[in-house]
Amino acid sequence: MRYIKDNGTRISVRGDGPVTERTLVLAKPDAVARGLTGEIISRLEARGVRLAGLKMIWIDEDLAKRHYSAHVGKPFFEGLLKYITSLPVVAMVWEGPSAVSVVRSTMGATNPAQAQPGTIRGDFGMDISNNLVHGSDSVESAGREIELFFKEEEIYSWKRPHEKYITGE
Ligand code: RTP
Ligand code: MG
Repeated sequence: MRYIKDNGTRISVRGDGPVTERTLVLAKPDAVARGLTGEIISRLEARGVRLAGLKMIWIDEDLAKRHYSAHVGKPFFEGLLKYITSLPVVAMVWEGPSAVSVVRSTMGATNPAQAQPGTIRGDFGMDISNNLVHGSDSVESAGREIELFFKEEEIYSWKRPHEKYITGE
């Protein structure tokens, strides 16, 4: 175990891999229901971010409200709560240089109807309320969201033997 400063906060890190940027990804209920969890993981692995944590979790109302606190009171909020608590999700931490924006661009635009082909939402979705995947929208949100879903000891920092050919690290 070693300790590093991440975004000004002292965090403990298990493993000796590089810790650059982390982000929270959810394979949402529609992705789990449609058997697209593996596809989402494959695309992120192929892009090059490293999987650092993974678990299945059935989000309850309290966690949903905390996770989506920025959207409380919006017209779509009640529907969003129902959707995100309707089935288990697969929660993941992905790591690497610019992990937040790398994941967001792999996901595509919020509304799948407008997402570019080649992105997860653009290739598999049609409907904004069933958009398959969540990715933190900033480094700050990532820190907050990862803490909601994972204990420190559930996240591993490791290094691939050919890491420098993927991330340059
Ligand atoms: P997410 O947080 O789930 O990764 O999605 P996002 O950043 O791309 O989009 P955000 O603005 O944070 O919205 C959160 C989720 O709320 C639902 N939504 N519905 N009906 C609507 O107008 C509407 N707008 C947003 C989507 O499920 C979106 O992912
Ligand atoms: Mg968001």
